[in-house]
Amino acid sequence: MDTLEIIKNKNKRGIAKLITKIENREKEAIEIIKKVYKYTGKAWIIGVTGTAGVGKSTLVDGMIDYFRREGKSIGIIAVDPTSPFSGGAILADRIRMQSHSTDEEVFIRSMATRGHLGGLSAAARDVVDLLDAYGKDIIIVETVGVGQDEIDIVKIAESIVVVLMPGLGDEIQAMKAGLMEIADVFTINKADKEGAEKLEIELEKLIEMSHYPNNWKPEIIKTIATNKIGINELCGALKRHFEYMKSSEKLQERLYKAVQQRLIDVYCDLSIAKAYNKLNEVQYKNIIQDVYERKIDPYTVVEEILKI
Ligand SMILES: Nc1nc2c(ncn2[C@@H]2O[C@H](COP(=O)(O)OP(=O)(O)O)[C@@H](O)[C@H]2O)c(=O)[nH]1
Ligand SMILES: [Mg+2]
Repeated sequence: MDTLEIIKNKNKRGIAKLITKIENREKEAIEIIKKVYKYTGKAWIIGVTGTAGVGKSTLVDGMIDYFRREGKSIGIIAVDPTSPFSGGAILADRIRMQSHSTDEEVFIRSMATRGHLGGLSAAARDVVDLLDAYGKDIIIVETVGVGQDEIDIVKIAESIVVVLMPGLGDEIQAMKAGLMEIADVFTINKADKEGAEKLEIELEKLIEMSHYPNNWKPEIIKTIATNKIGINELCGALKRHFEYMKSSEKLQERLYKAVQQRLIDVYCDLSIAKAYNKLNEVQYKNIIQDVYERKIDPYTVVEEILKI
């Protein structure tokens, strides 16, 4: 069936199939985005990130409740850059959000690492586009894992929640891999556990010391996701952030930068795909060998490949 028909007919199964194509980075994925792109840009995209087990999925489940009460339709993408298959974390996400599985206005999808043509962040961004065109008011991207992958993925979002919990270690967990700077809202989840206040004080100090380019100081919200405590406050903080971004034109700036980055990424992905199509495995290995032996430099090689 045609992509736009699937969207028009609110065909959930059709959407799921399109997402699989995007996730597998099939050639058709590009055609899907070409069709839907002009219908995107309406959804509010929220990123939720933090170490595995801090309670992201449980929090997201609470956020779904909150936004459903406001009558919003919601898409959830749970991304796991650390898992090559639909592993344990993803199964857990499903279970955590099961209460919404029969709600027609909630679409939940898990994604793990798959093959080529751009990484997982490109795939996640394309899926966000699809769900945006599909008419979701809010799209929440939950991501596990550490490092650059996680940051690239969550940067798709317009509002970013970094989730922490007490007792993960002495050093503040948010410091790792630039998570500190990308947070718009911090959540200290598992506030029922010992150490939540201490973590809050440390975090406050760190926020004071950090530079936030949007002149927005992230709020810290304490939650107990399993008891739905603090969810209203968390969603309230997110809304305040989003309103601020809209009213100060910072949102435009962020989105403009995101487009810039996306163009670079797509350019790289398509160039790589083109190179793969042109070279066979043996040629590719020979090139690596030649560069390794200093017979040729990397720039000349790539210039040659781009010329073919
Ligand atoms: N004590 C406590 N446990 C929680 C809380 N929130 C989540 N959990 C538990 O922490 C575990 C991991 O939660 P999950 O939402 O899957 O974390 P994720 O990996 O970050 O998505 C589950 O067993 C949850 O029931 C909380 O506020 N307090
Ligand atoms: Mg999870």
